[in-house]
Order: sequence, then C-alpha cells, then structure tokens
Amino acid sequence: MSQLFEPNRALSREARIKNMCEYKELCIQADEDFEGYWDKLAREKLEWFKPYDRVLNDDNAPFYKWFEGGKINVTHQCLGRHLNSRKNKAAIIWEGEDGQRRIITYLQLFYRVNRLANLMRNKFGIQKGDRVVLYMPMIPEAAFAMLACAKIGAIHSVVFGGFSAEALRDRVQDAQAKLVITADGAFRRGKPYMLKPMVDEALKEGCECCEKVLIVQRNFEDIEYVRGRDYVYNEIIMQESQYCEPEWMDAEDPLFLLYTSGSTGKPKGVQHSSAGYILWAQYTMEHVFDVKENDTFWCTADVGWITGHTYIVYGPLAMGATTIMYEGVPTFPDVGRWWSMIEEHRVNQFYTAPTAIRLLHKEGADAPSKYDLSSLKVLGTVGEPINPDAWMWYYEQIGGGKCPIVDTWWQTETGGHMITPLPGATPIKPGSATFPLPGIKAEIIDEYGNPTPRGEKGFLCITKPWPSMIRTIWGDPERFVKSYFGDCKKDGKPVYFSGDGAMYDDDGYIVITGRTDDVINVSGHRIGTAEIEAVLGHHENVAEVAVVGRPDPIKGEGIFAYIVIKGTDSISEEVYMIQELNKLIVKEIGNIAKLDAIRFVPGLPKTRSGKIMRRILRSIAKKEPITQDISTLEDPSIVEKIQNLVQF
Ligand code: 6R9
Repeated sequence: MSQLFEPNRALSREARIKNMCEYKELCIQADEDFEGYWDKLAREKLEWFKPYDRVLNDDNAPFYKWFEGGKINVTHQCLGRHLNSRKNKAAIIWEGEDGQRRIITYLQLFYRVNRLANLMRNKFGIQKGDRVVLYMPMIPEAAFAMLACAKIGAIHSVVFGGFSAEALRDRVQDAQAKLVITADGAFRRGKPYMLKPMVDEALKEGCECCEKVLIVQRNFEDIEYVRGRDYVYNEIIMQESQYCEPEWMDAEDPLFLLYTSGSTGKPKGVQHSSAGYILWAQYTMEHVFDVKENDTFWCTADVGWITGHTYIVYGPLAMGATTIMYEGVPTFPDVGRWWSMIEEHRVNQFYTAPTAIRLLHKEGADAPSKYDLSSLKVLGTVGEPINPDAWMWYYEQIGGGKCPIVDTWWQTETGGHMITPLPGATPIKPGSATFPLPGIKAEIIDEYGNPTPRGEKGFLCITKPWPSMIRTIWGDPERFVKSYFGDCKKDGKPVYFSGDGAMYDDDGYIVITGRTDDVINVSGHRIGTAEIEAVLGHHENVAEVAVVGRPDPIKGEGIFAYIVIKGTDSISEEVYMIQELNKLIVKEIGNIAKLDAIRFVPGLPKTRSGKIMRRILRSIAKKEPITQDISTLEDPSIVEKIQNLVQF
C-alpha cells in the first residue's frame, strides 16, 4: 500500500470543500435526494433565460434528459454574465511557441466571439443545429470559433490538428458539416507546420456538404485558395458587428460533437448537451482545481481533445477564470519551457498528462529547479494512470511538496471529471484517482452487478445518470446504447460502462487498471486497435493483422502490430514494409497512431471459430507468461512460434 499525503492545511482552510466530512455530507445529500442535489446546483450555477420544468427525465433511458424546458446559451454563461464584474479581466492568455503573447480580456473575447458568430450567421448562412468542423492549431481563434458556434446554436466538432486529411474527411462527412474553420498552420518545434493543405485534401471528394472554409492566418505561409469556397478570417472579421443576439437554446440542444475511438469500427461522434455539460464543466473547475478569482489556470491539453474543451475553454470561462493557452511543444526551445511559463504567468493550477510528466522527468529532471514555481497551488493529471515515480517527481519537483495532485479520471463521454481527489479534502496517494465526486455514482462491479471486494478487479460503471453525460452517438443511437449500456447491469438494469477496469485498494481507494476492451491509450490518446487494423489490412501485402498495446516507459502504451504477410521472407523487405505501413497509418489516421513495433508472424492465434485471441497476443507483446488455455486454439503451436519471434 502506498503512502497517503494529507492535504495542505493552508489550502484546505480556504478551499471550497475543506475536509472529508464536508465531502461525505455532499455525497449523502446527493444519495438522499438525487434530483434535489442537481436541481440546487443548476439553479445556483447557471443563468437561465427561462427556468426548466423538470430536473431529470428518465422515461426513455438511457436517453436521459436534464433540465428539460430550460433555455440557456452557453456563451452567456461563459462571457455575457461576466461583463459586469470582469470585463477587463484576462480571459485567455495565449503564448505562441515563438514567444508571441496575446492577452484577451472578457470584453474583448465577447466582441471577438460575436463578430465571428455574425460572420458565420450572415455570410455563411450557418443556423442553429448546423455542424461546423474546426481543424485548428492552439491559437485563441480556436476558442473564439467554439464559442461563436455556441452563440448561434451551431454544433461544433473539433478535429485534432494532428489527424490526417482522411481522418478529417471522415469526420466532416459523418457530421455533414457545412463549414470548416481552420488556419494556414502554426508553429511546432520551432518550425511552421501546415493545416490548410490537409483541409484541401480532405474536401477533395465526398464532402459536398461543406460549402465554405474559413482560414485564420497564423504562420502566414503560402497556401492555395479555392475561389468562392475559401475566406480569410483576418481580412473580413472586422466588417462584422461586435454585437450578436444569442440563440436561445434548449437545455438539451447539442453543444458539440467530439469524435473518439471505440473498440470497434470508426470513431464515434460523442454528442454533448448545452446545460448539463456547462454545469459540470464549471462545477468541476471550481471544486476540483479550487480556482480563486485572481488565479491563473493552465491546462496543457490540445483543444482537439475533450480535456481542452472542458478545461481550457468551457470550464475556466464559465467560472470567469483566466485560462492559459500554449501553442507548441513542452520541449521547445528546451525542457524548461513549461516551467518558465509557470514562473512568468504565475500559474496557480497546472493540469497535464502523465506522459508529458514522464518525458520532462526523463529529459530534464533538474530543469524545474531553475524556475520559481512557488505560485502553484494545485497540480492535476489526466488521460492515463500515473506511475508512482512520475507522481513523486511531479509532487516534489513541480509542486514543492505542498501542492495536492488531483488525478482526475474521466472520459470524452463523461464531459467532465468523475473520480478525483478534492484538493482541500482528500488525502491522496500516487496512482489513485481516489473517490467519485458527490452526485456521481461510480461503482466497480462484477459481471453480476455486485461490488467487487477490495483488491479485485471489476468493471468501472456509472450507475446513475449525470448532467454532463454523453447524449448519443451522432447519427447512431443504437450504437450508443450498445456501446455504453450493453455490457453491465446492476439490479437487472443496464448501467453505463466506461470500458475501463478498476479496483478498490485496501483503503477503499479507486485504482484504475486500464481499458478492458480493444482500445489502447498512447500518450493519453485513445486509439482503437480496430481502426489501425483496418488501415493496415488495406495494404496489398498484408494477409492478416492484429494490433495490441504494449507498455511503454514514456507513452504509457505503445502500438504493437502482428502481421501475417503475403509472400516475403527477406529482412530488407520487412524493413521496407515497416516504412510502408507507417506511411499508410500517417496518411489514414495521423502521427499519433504510428506503430512502435511490428512483428511478421506466420499466423495468428485463433479459436476454432476464427476469433483472434488478442489476450494471448497482449501477453506475448508484454513478454508475460501465457496463462490462458491455448489447447482450444485452432493451431496451438502458433503461440510458441510467435513467442520465439518476439523475444529478440
Ligand atoms: C479525459 C480523457 C478516456 C480514457 C479512460 C481511461 C483513461 C483518463 C485517467 C485514465 C487512469 C486517469 N484515463 N483519465 N486512466 N487514470 N486519471 O482522457 O478522455 O480521451 O476519452 O480517454 O482515458 O482509460 O477510459 P478520453
């Protein structure tokens, strides 16, 4: 059992939730009067244009509806309502990789969002419910565009800038987006990189739905323009009015789609609501990071992921905080970049991924000592389990032993934090996300729906709905039900299954043990092995393929592919094939899905019914002894053959 770290007393005294008694009291309130608990929060936290009639409608579960009848606009919650008290406060502090700075106040942000909203509405004819794809670098205009969509009720779908043209095309098509907002490119590792050519490539075929492309000039590199389709933001934005009437949105109207990987098929468009989402974004911002009025909050994620949505844009702005946005990589010009930014901007809460912590620990263990990091109060991690080594370095070298680490477990589908310590209350320990937030019924259960005993792995489920939960998969409600409510039951009723395994440790703390499905977590990014297999399977020399995750000291998991190749046995052919296959992956998905290791094998372990036994392949990749019964395989001898090939 690992050591417990008590909360910092000075921080606890000032925190919103000060101790475990207060935490438990809130949990009891939510248990005793579930709807009353959420009702109180929704009244207190949100500014409604029209109050709602009903807190939770579960008539058509799992298509839950929250705050039905209520009218709201998320941009009023994030901007409009702050104009009285915070108009000159910095909303976004942006730093370019090249050192350029921009500070955007709440009033300025309000105007910029309005201008862009007007541009979309008047010039491009975007209306409530239309989809707009954003393929953006980390520049403030990415946030303007998200909020401008919200202002006029358009549904944004941000596609991570590291995704390929093909991946972008799939998402534009699936959402039937009318407009793509992008940039010429930006800067990364000291050099310009390009986005616009990818958009051109993506829209070449099969994207008739997309009529217009709006381009923000950021790196001012040369790009091609398609007449009548492409518009330059920088040239036309100032023609629009800085006032814009917000669309009155139903609480349940979709705010955005965000595509994420599942265990089968193509990425799914996770659909989030307006009111429930923004409520939880704001509440968790306030309570999990305990951000105070003059604090500066920095989440290092990319806006292309849910963490960037909720904790760079919506959460911080909903609570009226100052949020930092950084364009580049943590190692440019050197491994001290982030620490120098914490010193310079006097960052108070810092939120990042274990993979980045491991990298910066390995590459620059002494770098933090050169900077004054004393402004920090709370540290956070997200995206994957954190190993005790990285945790201790983060705690001591970055947090100076005085900042609690909130290890936040949640997902694209949950909208915001679910299981996490509270910085002023929860005694923390390395490697545990500790306990569910009040109102969140997270439970670890077995296949019969019973809680698992301490020390035993089970399925991590959320057994009651919550306001910021996924509403459906865009265009595929059946897949929504099947993907999330098909596997686990409690008291005979289907409950939300996260896809993660977890267990209670000896102290009853929750430890996430990782995905139980065919999703792998590479540097905190979710990738479906099925997606990668589909791409590799297209190569003319590939007969069969199976992809699994393998532990990696920096990335958490690396991608390991077993390939049965059609007729080649020379090593030089193999080297060539590896390059070929990686090219294919980069083209179809993007750099994040590049293979870390490939083994060419004579066959795959299959059951007699032809199912590939991935668990065996996972064990082989990890060089673990095989514990599964292999006698039922079609050809048990294949296991040893593969093992011999992997050992070198
Ligand atoms: C927010 C985000 C979700 C998956 C999730 C789990 C893993 C996230 C974690 C964690 C251990 C944590 N995960 N937070 N595992 N400890 N604190 O990352 O969303 O990209 O959808 O990934 O990430 O496996 O199921 P998303």
